[in-house]
Order: sequence, then C-alpha cells, then structure tokens
Amino acid sequence: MTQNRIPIVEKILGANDRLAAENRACFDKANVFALNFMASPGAGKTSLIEATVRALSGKLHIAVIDGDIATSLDADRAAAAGATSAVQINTGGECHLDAVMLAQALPQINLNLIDLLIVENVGNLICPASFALGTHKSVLIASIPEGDDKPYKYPGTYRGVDALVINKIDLLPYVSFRMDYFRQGVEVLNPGVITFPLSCRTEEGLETWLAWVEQLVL
Ligand SMILES: Nc1nc2c(ncn2[C@@H]2O[C@H](COP(=O)(O)OP(=O)(O)OP(=O)(O)O)[C@@H](O)[C@H]2O)c(=O)[nH]1
Ligand SMILES: [Mg+2]
Repeated sequence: MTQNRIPIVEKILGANDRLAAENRACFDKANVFALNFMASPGAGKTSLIEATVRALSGKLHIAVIDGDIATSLDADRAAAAGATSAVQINTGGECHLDAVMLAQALPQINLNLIDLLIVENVGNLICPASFALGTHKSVLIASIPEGDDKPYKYPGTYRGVDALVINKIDLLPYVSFRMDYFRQGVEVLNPGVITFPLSCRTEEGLETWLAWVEQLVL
C-alpha cells in the first residue's frame, strides 16, 4: 500500500506540470506576464495587489485571480482597486491553487485585453509551493508580525520563489523581528533573491516594488 503512494503523487504533480505549461502558453500567446503571490494568511497579498493595481492601472491593464477557501472578498477588493477583471476561485477547502483550477478560471478573463495577471494563491506557506500554475514568476510575501524564523520553518516556499516582499515594515518598532537573522535564513535557501522591504500601509518601499513589476511587463 505505502509503496504505491510516491508514484501516485508524482503522477498528479506531473499532470499538473503539463497543464501549467499549457497555461503558460496561453499567457505567452496573449503577451501577458503572470505573477503568483504566495504567503501566510494575512501577510498582505491582497493589500499588495490593491496597492499595485492602484499605482499601475493607469499604465497597465491588470487582471487578478484570487484563490480562497471560501468568499469573494479578495476579488471584490481587487476590482474596487481598479483591476480590469477580478475572478475568485473558491477552492472548496483545498489549501492551494493548482494548474487545473487556474485553467478553469482563465476563460473568464480576456487575456488579449490585459498586460499583467496577478494570481493570489491560498494563504499557506506549505502547499502552494508544490503546484506550478504556469505563471512566469512567484513572489513570496513575508510580513513582520509572522516572526523572523519563517525561512527556517518553511524552507520549501522560501527556496522556490523568484522574489521576496517583506511587508508591514511599519510594524518593526513594535514587533520583535531580527532582520539580519531573517535575511540570513533566506540567503541560505535562495541566495541573492531580489527582496523588497515595504509597507502597504505607509507605502514606504512601494516604489521599488512597482518599478520591478513594471519592467517585467514592459
Ligand atoms: N500595519 C500594516 N498592516 C498591513 C499592511 N499590509 C496589510 N496589512 C493588514 O494586514 C491584514 C491582512 O491583509 P490582507 O491583504 O488581507 O492579507 P492577505 O495575505 O491577502 O490575507 P488572506 O487572503 O486572508 O490570506 C489587513 O488588516 C491589512 O490591513 C502593512 O503594510 N502594515
Ligand atoms: Mg487575501
């Protein structure tokens, strides 16, 4: 019984990878750049989407796909911020998005009308990292109140991402967070990963993040 488990998991992930490649081909054909936002619950994924859409929607057409266990609250926030389209995927209890779920949501967006797609994954530091979606880059949003030990405790997610946002830096005076210790943990797992310390609340550091997103798309 136990011997069959690993091949089955490999088969599921293999099928997911094939579908992720199909999603990627759709993005490339329509000239859309796609980002996958991963983070713990409450780290600020939707807040960063709101700030990004608000700042860039004059220059770029941005669509947002929000993965959540239930509710359409996050997609509503993205739409209110000015997203060209905002689609909610309710995973029905699943702790991550996968390429099948994304493929099913894509027909609700006219990819030919957008430049940038931001996918908000389900708030979770473990499962989303195992499922490729076909997006071009993955961004991990860490946040100060989560604590400085998270790279050490959740290495899989920190290892695989293309960029790291450290959100809620406005809370540094109030929360015990050793930035050096945090960054050392990240450096071992993902040497040289581009990092954006910022605050969605005060907008400190936001310009550098926005410039990075813009040069990816244009
Ligand atoms: N102080 C502070 N609070 C922030 C900042 N960014 C977001 N928040 C707050 O953090 C809480 C969670 O933010 P969200 O953007 O909803 O986080 P999320 O990662 O999308 O959460 P889930 O989708 O539920 O996983 C909200 O109360 C935000 O107002 C920040 O930079 N500083
Ligand atoms: Mg959210």
